[in-house]
Amino acid sequence: MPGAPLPLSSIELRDPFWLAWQGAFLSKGLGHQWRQLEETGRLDNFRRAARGEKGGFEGYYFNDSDVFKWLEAASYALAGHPGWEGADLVEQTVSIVQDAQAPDGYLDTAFQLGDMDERWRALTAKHEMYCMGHLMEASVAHKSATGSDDLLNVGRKAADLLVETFGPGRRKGYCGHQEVELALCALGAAVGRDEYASLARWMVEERGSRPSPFEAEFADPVGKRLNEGYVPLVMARGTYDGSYFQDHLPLQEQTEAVGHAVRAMYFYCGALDSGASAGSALRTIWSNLVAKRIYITGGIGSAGRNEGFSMDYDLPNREAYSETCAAIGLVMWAARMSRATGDPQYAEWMERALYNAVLSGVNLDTDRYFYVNPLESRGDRHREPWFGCACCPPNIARLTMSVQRYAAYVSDGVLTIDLPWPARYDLSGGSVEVEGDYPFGGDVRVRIEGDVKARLRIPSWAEGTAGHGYRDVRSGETVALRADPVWFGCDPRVPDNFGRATLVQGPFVYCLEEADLGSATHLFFPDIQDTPIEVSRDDQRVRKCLKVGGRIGHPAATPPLYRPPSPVQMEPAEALFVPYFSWDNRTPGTMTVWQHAGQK
Ligand code: FUB
Ligand code: ZN
Repeated sequence: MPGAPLPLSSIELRDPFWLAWQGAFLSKGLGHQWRQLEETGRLDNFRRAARGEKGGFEGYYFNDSDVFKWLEAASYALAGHPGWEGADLVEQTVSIVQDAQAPDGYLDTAFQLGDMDERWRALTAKHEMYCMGHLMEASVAHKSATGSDDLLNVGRKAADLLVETFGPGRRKGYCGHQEVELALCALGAAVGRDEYASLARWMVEERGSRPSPFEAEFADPVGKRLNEGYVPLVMARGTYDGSYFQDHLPLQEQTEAVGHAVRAMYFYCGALDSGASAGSALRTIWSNLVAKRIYITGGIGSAGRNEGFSMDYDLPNREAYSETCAAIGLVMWAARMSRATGDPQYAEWMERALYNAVLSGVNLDTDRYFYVNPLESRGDRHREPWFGCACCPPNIARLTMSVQRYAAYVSDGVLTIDLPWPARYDLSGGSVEVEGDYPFGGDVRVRIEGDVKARLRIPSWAEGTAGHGYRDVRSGETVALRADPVWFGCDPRVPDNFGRATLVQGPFVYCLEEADLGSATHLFFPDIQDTPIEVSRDDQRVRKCLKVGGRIGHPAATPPLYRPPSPVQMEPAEALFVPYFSWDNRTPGTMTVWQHAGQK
């Protein structure tokens, strides 16, 4: 039986690392994001719609989703930190959303302020169900944090409208951006309505069948006009190709991770949550992804052109797209695969993505964000306070504020601990406490009370333990999970990484920044063979920094640009490496994840 996630209320997170991130969002990030919602007109769109106005919609047509994602994040904040001072702001925002819903349950302020006769006519582009999906997720989180039905009823009315409008015997249609599928399942489970998950399942299973409802929209003059921006993505050569949003084949027949990365991740999550028939497709797609299409940081979707996947081994560093939301989506999918299969490989990548490609999306203060997460910079990339398309900031807020949900799950009465962070789990038959400093080294201790069984994931990076994978643990047992820093190479088919190596410790990928080196980082050649690597600092936020010996090149800073080849003058040097997630928190400068290897 697939494992079930635990409710937030049954987990007490005690991990200082993640508590510090949550604390930063509580004291700064969530307030900062709400002000952005206000200042950019996202909340005004709802206020105007509530007043029945026409015209005046501000921003991207899917901007409502940012408000919903913020509400979801803020609800987790209330649930996990009852003293948080944002409660009034949450209720104020719920009421702004509530007032805007149309009597039939429809809620999408872009159409409400625009032309309601055009609704549902451009599912390819217009994200109506995507936005409603985020509303539904927020409504479930708000109900469980506050006990109030206020937002839950808004989510239910929207879901009821979808059930009345789409599905077998009704209209064949689903959203160009998957999301509502997993949200319908979550809402259905919260309110006991099986029809919601049935609709989600139907949406997943119909996708990829022919005729495609998306293609038909291009024959409708209204649909064609509204979908115009999507012509290069799905109609590039004049014929329909749905691979951009995974509508090229039924899911069961898909074998590779293709198209827009966030859409793909949410799609696979919806497939698992709804119990859609997928055969072995999800395992096959996963294998393609982790063998050929993922960054060592857990970042996915290397191409900016489609915000997604391109081809095997196409993993450029400086031009990496690696959207924060895509890494978040990977965490969501990997957690579900872990629960569904009990195979430890999924949690390995979930952890890798969490500590690297997800966390790099936000600064330590939580008020600056990367949308795109490069693995190399010439000093020209910096986090920003917000974006016109601001999907990533509230997404990382909702993930961080609920991160403990990814640590463990229950299946057949056994608590499986994928991420043994210090925490306490209260379960129906008893409780489990985890102590230690995972994943920074040392021992993990498990204490069990009552009639509960637990098993622990031993990560592949852990040294000195007997085997990797899952291991049953008894109360009082201590498991040593230590990891030394190691250099990793890369498949030579990845052009950017040929002849390079990267420093890794446990799940953390390390990078070199000009702020520490004092010169451009491409000039440093670490000695990856013999030099011991020292831990030079260990603080609560950035944690371990590593000191590495090597040599540094001094190019003669004189013209001409092109000259006869001559050996570059090299000098011994030491460099400090910092966890990748923490880069760009200081003076802007160059950064590299993959270092020259092998030069003597
Ligand atoms: O389209 C909604 C979101 O905006 C997507 O998930 C992101 O990739 C960005 O395009
Ligand atoms: Zn995003």
